Order: sequence, then C-alpha cells, then structure tokens
Amino acid sequence: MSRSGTMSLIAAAVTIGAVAVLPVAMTADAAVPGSLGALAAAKGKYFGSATDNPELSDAPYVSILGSEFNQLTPGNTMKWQYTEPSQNQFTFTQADTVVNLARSNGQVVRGHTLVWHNQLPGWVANVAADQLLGVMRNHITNEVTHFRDQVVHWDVVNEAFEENGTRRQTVFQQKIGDGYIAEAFRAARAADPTVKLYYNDYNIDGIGAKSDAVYAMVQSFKQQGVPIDGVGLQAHLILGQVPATMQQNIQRFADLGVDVAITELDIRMNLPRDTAKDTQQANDYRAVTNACLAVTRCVGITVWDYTDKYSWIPSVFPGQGAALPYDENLARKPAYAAISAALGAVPDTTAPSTPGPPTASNVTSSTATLAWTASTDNVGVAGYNVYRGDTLLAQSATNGVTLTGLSASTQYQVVVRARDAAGNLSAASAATTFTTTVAVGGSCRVAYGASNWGGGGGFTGQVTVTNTGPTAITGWSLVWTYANGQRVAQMWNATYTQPAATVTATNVSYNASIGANGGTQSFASTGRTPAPTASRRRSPSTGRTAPSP
Ligand code: 9MR
Repeated sequence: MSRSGTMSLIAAAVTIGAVAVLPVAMTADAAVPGSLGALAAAKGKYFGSATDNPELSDAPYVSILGSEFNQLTPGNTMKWQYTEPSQNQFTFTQADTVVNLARSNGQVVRGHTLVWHNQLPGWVANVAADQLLGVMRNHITNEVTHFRDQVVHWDVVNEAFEENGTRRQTVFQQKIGDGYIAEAFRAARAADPTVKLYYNDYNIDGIGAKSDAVYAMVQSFKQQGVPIDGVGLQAHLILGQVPATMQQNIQRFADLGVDVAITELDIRMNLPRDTAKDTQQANDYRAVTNACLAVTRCVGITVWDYTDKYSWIPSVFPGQGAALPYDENLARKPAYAAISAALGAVPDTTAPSTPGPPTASNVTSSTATLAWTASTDNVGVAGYNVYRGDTLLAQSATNGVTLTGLSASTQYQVVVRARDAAGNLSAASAATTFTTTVAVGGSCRVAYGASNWGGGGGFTGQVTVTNTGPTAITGWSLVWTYANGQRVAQMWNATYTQPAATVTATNVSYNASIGANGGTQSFASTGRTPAPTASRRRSPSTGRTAPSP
C-alpha cells in the first residue's frame, strides 16, 4: 500500500466519526483470498501477526507472513531500547524495515510501544525526576512523528498496572507520578492527530481487579478528555483458560467509547503437544476469535508471531510452548482451522482430482515402489492414500511411495486416492497389479522323487517341502534347474514357470502356509524325458528358494 493510500483511508475512517470502524477496509486489497486477513477484512476487522527483524531472512516464514495476515506489529524494534538507545539519538532503521515490508504487502501496522518499563535503555533510569516528563514527551514526539501516517495504532503505554489493580512502580510512575499516562497520550496526540492511541496490558482479557483498574482509568480519561482511542488486550493465555468474561469485558470497554484490539494473542500449553491439547487449543482460539467478532468495536486480532518457530514462550516459560496457530515447521495446526472457520471460511467440500494409475517398480518380496501422476485441488492436495481393496496400505505426502511389509509371492492390486486438508477424498485411480517376488530367508528341506513312465517317454515328479524353521511360512516358491533338457508338462498343487532349464514352482492359495518346525506341503508334476537322476533328487536348502534338485 502506498503511504498516501494509508493516509487517505485513515482520513476516511476519521470522517465517519462516531461510527467505530477501524480503517481495515484499506487492507482488503492486500489479503490473499481465503487467508485469515481476508476473512477478517470481510468482517470489518484485521487478523495480524507480530514479527521480528531477525526472522525476516526466513523466506518461507516471510511468505506466509505476507500472504496470510493483513496487519503486522514489530515485536521489538519500535521499543525505546531500539529507537532511542542514547538520549536524543533516534534510530528507526529496524522498525522501518518492518513498516516497509508491511507497506509492500498492503498490511497495516500497530506501533508497539512508546512507554514501557521493559526494554528501556539504561540511561532512562538515571534521568532526574524533574527531567523525566520532558524526556518521555521527547521520545514520544520523535517516534510518533517518524511513523506518522505509517501506523494505524500506537500502544502508547504498556503494562502500567499490577495484578491487584495498583500502579506498577516503574521509573515513570515513581518520578512523574500518576499523571504520566495521561501525559503520554497527550504527547502522542500532539504528534499525530489521527493515529489511534491505545493502552495495552496483559491479564486484562477478562473481568478482574486489573482490568477493572484499566477500565476506571479509561473512564476517567474519557471524562477528562484525555485522548485515548483503544484498549489492547494482550491475551497471552493458557490452554483451557480463555476467560469466560472475555466478550463481556471487550463490550464494557467498547461501551466506554473506545476500540478494543486483541494485541498479542498466544495460547500456551505444557509440552509436548498432543491431539487433545491441539483440540483444546483450537477451541480456545475459536473462543477468542468469537469474542472479538461479537463486539463491533473489537477491531482486530494479532497473534504474537504466528509460528511456534518464533514464539517467545519457551524461553520465558520453560516446558511450555506450542502456543501459536502454525507449528515449528510452518504447518497449520488445528487452531488455524478453528480461527479460519470462526472468521467465516466456507468449508471446503471439493475433493481433489483423481490421481493417475500407479506404476510399480523395484518390486521385491516385501516392498514395491509406486509412482503416479499428481492430483490437483481447489485448496491443495494434502497427500495420498494407497489401498488394496478396502485396506489402507500406505499414505504419502507426495505422488509416490514405497510400500513395505508386503507378503512374498503375492499378487497386489492397488489404487490411489488423493486427500485434501479438509478430509475430502478423490475417486480411486485405475488399479495396478504387481506380484511380489519369492522371499529369501528361513530354512526348508526338499524331498524330490521322480520315476519314468510310458516306456521312457516321460516321468512323474513328487516334491515335498518341509519348513525346518521356527516360524510359519506364508507363500513359498521352489526353484530348480534341470540339467538334461527336461520339461515340466503339468503340475498339481503348485503353479510353475519354466522359461528354460530353471523351473519356479509357487504355492497355490490353499497350500501357501507351511507350519513351523516340520510342517510340509507337496506338489506333483509330469515331465518329458529324460527323468532326472537320483543324485539330484534331494536338496537341503538355506532358504525357501531351493537350489537345483
Ligand atoms: O516478544 C518480545 C520478546 O522478543 C522480548 O524478548 C520481550 C522482552 O520483554 O518482549 C516480548 O514482547 C512482549 C511485548 O512487548 C509486551 N507484552 C509481552 C510480550 C511478551 O513478553
């Protein structure tokens, strides 16, 4: 978005005066259809993410940051420590990088934060009491002026209250006194007449002593004409503990005549993640999203970065984490789907296209490699299922898989179906049939007898295979090579191939199993002369594949 575009749209929001609409319409051009940002924009709100400068070298991260969200908050680099590290030496380079990225993505920016007791450069603590108000005003004036027309909100003061509702004893509180917060808002308004000015805090998400104190402050600011436009509920929440009064709390601030933003949402859990926790977290994100959607003046939601890869939680709460809607590999978690659905995403009921027929290669006695032409999908193919009949043999994220654990000497007819993230399954591909090879392994003993018949023109053969190993065999083949041109003419209780001298006889369905420790199966054949000699009739074997009898 161009700078002038931002400006005119902020002006538009101001023109509509009493109607409490944040200029989110300005972001509509930015949002990729179906993204959280686009869905929120359709509801008149934004859905944003915090980000931090070191993360901007991570291209896959930046890609999602740009396509999924229509609002950004610099997680650190607008703070005093970064912007005025030495007194009256202002540097906005890093924050500018985030603002420029947001502009190129068509995203609005929340400014975070002007006055906070944390991430303050050391020199501030040494400012004389009678100088600190001037120093604070100077900081606010310079920073707000620099980002004028480039941010839509400022968190003017951050985390000024204790849990019991008393003022936090910060350097500003102690040296300037209770009035410092109102003075900070006045200085910000003087530097930018249109940017929305927020008070921002944690543990004020539901009704309680701390949010009551903020409520009382906002009420008195409104009565006194102190320029405050919004309250930021940070919403650093714990799994299963979304405050039941969150919507009511948002509503009561709205009723005071201020906007409300969910500014730093994350929902942490004890690690490791599991399915139940993910489901609970999805429910929690849905509840927060719905609480904001239910109140017109709740203008938007910002997650405190969008991926567990860059969450602040594990470093501050050891053993906890997984607090965000994307996992450490930038994959969407159930929380993402819950937010998306709450924002009104149309459920995906379109199945992927039918995949091409699989082709089998590298077939062994227990494995086979399948490959097929990929499917397409309106949202995206999540993966493929490979079936033999109704049995799911394997799943694959890509259009190929190596099947393992197959039975030897067995015919497989397989089909492939594509699936999407919503669980829609494509039609089955055309089937492909392959047969696994004979297995090598185990141990057996082979007894072979042959006798001439019909005046020397032919012979009969009888073979008994004994399983001498400790485990039952399912599926067997016997391979032998005739030395003198004999040909099998017919075979019973086995199927055979004999392309040349070597014969492969394979079980039929009813004699595939040979029990452990001495189980036997037999088959018989007739053949053309000359009959094999007695010396080749017996052949102990190290495998189910017997050497030449
Ligand atoms: O996410 C920020 C993290 O990188 C910093 O180390 C930390 C320093 O206190 O601040 C984090 O952001 C905080 C935000 O500015 C105010 N609310 C609480 C956030 C999490 O600590």
